[in-house]
Amino acid sequence: MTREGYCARIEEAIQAIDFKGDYLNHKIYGSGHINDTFIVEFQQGDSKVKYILQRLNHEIFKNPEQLMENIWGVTSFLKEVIRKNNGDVNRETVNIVSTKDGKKFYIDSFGAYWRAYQYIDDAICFDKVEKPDDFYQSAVAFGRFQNLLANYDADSLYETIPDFHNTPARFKSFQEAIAKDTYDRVKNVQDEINFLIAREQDMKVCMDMLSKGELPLRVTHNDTKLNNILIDKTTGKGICVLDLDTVMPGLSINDFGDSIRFGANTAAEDETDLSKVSIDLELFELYTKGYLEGCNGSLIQKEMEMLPMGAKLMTLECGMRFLTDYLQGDTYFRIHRENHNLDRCRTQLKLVEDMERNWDQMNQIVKKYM
Ligand code: ADP
Ligand code: GN1
Ligand code: MG
Repeated sequence: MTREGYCARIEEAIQAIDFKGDYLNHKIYGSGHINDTFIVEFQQGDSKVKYILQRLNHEIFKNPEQLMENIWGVTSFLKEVIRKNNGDVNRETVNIVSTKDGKKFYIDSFGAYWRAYQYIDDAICFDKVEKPDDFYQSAVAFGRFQNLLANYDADSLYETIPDFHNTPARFKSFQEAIAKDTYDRVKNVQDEINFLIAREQDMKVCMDMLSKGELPLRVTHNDTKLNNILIDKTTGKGICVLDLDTVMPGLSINDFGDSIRFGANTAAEDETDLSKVSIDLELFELYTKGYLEGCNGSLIQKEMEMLPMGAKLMTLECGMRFLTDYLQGDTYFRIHRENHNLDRCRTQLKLVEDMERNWDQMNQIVKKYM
């Protein structure tokens, strides 16, 4: 079912959720690859009020109930901290809007899962870096998020997608997809396959360090793309971390790395002209500075040393995930054109190559801020 298809069925969810006021309209929103997001508008007295309504991808998030428990727990915790700091709980974290019978999500008569948030107004979400300062502010906000959750009980979190950033496990799935070659596509992507296989050892480094206790397991976001942060229109600060579906125990360097993968690329994730793809070292430096400031001393030496590796690893892993999905017939990431996942894979691999070329500089930059 496409997003457009769900538009036709959305009324049932709108009825079930405890939105206030008179319904006005809804429209498809955002550019996420997994869930279906809509803005729903209501008339409340003289003002128009918006909400975010999402259909959760139930194929990918197998246990929406546990997922919503995670988000409820994390946002309740964040709200307490925000209150203590005299912050604004309505803007500095997402707020779930319950169903009329008090549940955190709604299952419609077709079996689809819906949840809603209050819409945070006067804030912008970017799909690419337009002003370097926005990227810096996103880094401070993701770092702060990491720091605030340092005291959150990791054992209380469910694993919403098992082995989400277990790169060696992802490598295994990739190999299985090659062996099956269900769609007869392996013949089109031999260079990409070879590129990834040549880096199999790199993919193990961080998981090995985790199992040896050299890197700590923390509560992390795990999907730190720039479009998962809201920037306040007035102050220009990163105000709210969004998309908490994958908040789980993980590695801080992966949170750092995924932001770099997406935001410090000089081209879009799905650019077809690969000559445009490179690592922007100035943005890499700004993000490093901001992230470490936001973490405010909570990272250990080894984590800081491994930040460049986090960037390379998340880019490799994401490239491999796009390629695996291409080989498996494009069932995981939403695509908008033929070969979309292959195009995405190619930008990631090109970016890895450019990181390898700039490896010494990336390490020098990180050292400067340690
Ligand atoms: P996805 O999993 O599809 O990426 P997100 O939760 O990131 O879904 O939401 C998609 C987009 O919707 C975000 O990039 C952001 O632009 C917008 N958005 C999500 N939640 C809110 C909110 N509470 N207030 C304002 N905008 C939001
Ligand atoms: C997906 O949902 P979205 O678009 O924020 C994916 C991330 C990938 C990203 C690549 C749950 O994120 O892991 O890095 O696409 N989310 C999930 O753009 O798989
Ligand atoms: Mg998102």
